[in-house]
Amino acid sequence: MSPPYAALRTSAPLRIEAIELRLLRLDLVEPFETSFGRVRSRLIVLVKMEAEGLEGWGEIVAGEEPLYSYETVGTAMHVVRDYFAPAVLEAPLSGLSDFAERLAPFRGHPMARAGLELAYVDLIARARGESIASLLGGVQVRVQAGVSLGIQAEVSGLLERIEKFVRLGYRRIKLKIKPGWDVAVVREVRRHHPDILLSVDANAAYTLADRPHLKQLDAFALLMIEQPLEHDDLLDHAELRRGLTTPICLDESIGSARAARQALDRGCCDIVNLKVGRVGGYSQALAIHDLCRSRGVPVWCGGMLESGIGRAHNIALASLPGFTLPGDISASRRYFARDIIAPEVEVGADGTVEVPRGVGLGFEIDRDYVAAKTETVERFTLRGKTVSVS
Ligand code: NPQ
Ligand code: MG
Repeated sequence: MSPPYAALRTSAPLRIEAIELRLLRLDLVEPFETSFGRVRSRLIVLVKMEAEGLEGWGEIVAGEEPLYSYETVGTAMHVVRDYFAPAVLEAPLSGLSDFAERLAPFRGHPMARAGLELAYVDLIARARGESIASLLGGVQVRVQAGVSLGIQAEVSGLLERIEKFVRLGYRRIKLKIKPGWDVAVVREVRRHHPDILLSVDANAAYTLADRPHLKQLDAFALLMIEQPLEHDDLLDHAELRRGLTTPICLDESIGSARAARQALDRGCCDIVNLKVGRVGGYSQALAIHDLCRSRGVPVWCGGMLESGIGRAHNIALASLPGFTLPGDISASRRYFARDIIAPEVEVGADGTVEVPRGVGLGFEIDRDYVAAKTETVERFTLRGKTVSVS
């Protein structure tokens, strides 16, 4: 790991004494529809890591079904329970690079891996008495908010929602698109809002054969088109990019720092959506951030409909200097009637979110609400596993 991240260590090696996986279901304020499907609630996986009287918290952002990625809540529980947790508990850890190396023998499962890294970095921050943002080398005291708007039954419903979020100050509106909900919708949105920062996200709904169709989006001065082609593709994106003037942003296709380097070397994208969960945690996210910054490639912080704990980590990450575009960082109430942190994340009238300066995540965890919503807890220690179901 590069020298600026030397702070991501503890003064002495730390033995992780326990890891807890907690499942809780939070209803969304309204359904969220993308090209891969519709969700009404989120099954949240919280990770708690304990050492020397301290706790660190993280979140595993996998969905319930293998749609956005192959990972699910079930696969993540399995790999943490049977492989990752035993490896983390086995011997003391000196810092994030040591942590990443401990899990390096295991292939894949970035979201499960990331949930553990997030909890570990929160633990380091608390052990050092610092905020996660400052530990990471964050420089921005407020980060730019944006909102991702799902596919609607009617264009009128989309226009109402855009109106609302523009009025709330959000700095960028992103529309989910799919075949049948794309060019005509964007045209109508632009007719009402000629000057807003507007982008679209296809979640891999098209193929190269759709190039002539996607080319029509060039008429609408979009900030970017996100992940038009398949989730595991880089090269067709390079091909598509040569035929469009709209900048291409990759999300699903950037699964690691290596994929990011190859994407930039091959001209596959103009912009990177960085999600700590998708890339396997802070170790990869920091490397991707540094790479993009050194190449002058804009980065923004993506979102996975996280609870406050994942949201707080996103805000900390987005405080790094390379995050130059508004992200999918929204207020807690954009997704949930009540969040599990206090204070909840709010978007100011200027369309920014404050980066907390408190120790660790910088938010209190609403333990009563977490307890009320908890469905199951699995606790892992060196001695074995305890399960409780409520
Ligand atoms: C994206 N997020 O940028 C994702 C996609 C996404 C805010 O647009 C359950 C699990 C629901 C994963 C909804 C936003 C999800 C999900 C959306 C991922 O592509
Ligand atoms: Mg996306």
